[in-house]
Amino acid sequence: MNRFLRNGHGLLLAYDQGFEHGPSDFNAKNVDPAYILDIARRAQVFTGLILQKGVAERYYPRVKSQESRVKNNIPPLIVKLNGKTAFHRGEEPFAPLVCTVAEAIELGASAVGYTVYVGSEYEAKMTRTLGDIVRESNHRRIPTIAWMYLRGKHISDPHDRQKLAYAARLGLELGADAVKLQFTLFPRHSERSEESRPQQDIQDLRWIVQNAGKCKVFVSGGSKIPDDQALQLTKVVKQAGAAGLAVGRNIWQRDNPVEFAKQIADILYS
Ligand code: FBP
Repeated sequence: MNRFLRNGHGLLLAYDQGFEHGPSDFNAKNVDPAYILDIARRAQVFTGLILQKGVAERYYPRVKSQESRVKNNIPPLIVKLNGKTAFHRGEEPFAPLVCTVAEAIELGASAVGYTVYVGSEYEAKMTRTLGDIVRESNHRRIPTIAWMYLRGKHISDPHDRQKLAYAARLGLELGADAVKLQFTLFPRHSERSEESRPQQDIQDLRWIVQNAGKCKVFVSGGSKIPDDQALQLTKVVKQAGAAGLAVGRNIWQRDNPVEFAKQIADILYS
């Protein structure tokens, strides 16, 4: 995973929402994958770029060597191997495999990503597939990043911190090199006192990181939140010892994506 880290931390730019959510996340600018590539190049702070295979095939630049990729400020590619659309809300979540490890490598991937809906009726199917992916990725010497999302009829709160620690541990047990989790700060309406929240956020995320052991923990950005909250989340990630963030909408839905990415990176890499 070291290729995806800078000073021990990583900032991954996620752009698979066209698959997961459809056009509702986009405006006239960020609907164009070339715009996202341009943000990644100009910001020079991203340690990975997450794409589905179709976008990777048509937009991720084919470079002759890793050196020329670095020289052209193109972050290493992470190809997402499964996904589901937003048409099936309310149904038990399952994301089928749409790309293989071999295909991803062919497209230039330096890592692969796969979502497991922990707590879904289909969890067993997804953990089995993740096992197969890890086996093949290890064989081909690239890391596997597991999106371990709490979702399905056995989950009442997708942000429950003890269950997030369980999901992180499951990622370690399944052999993933990193997990991506939907950890969020205590909401403003939370019962917890405002003064105690930041410390508790750090303590809880640290426990999650401990459960993940040598498997790196990335926190997912989620829907767009105010600047101060996104920066506070970054501070918590750093102080808890998590590897970093995997963000999409909180970067490319902003009017100043490059500048904002640099603000996040300043905290993360300092
Ligand atoms: P965001 O930072 O935009 O949330 O992206 C992170 C991510 O995990 C994407 O990789 C994925 O498309 C999306 O969130 C999944 O969102 P949802 O929670 O709706 O399934």
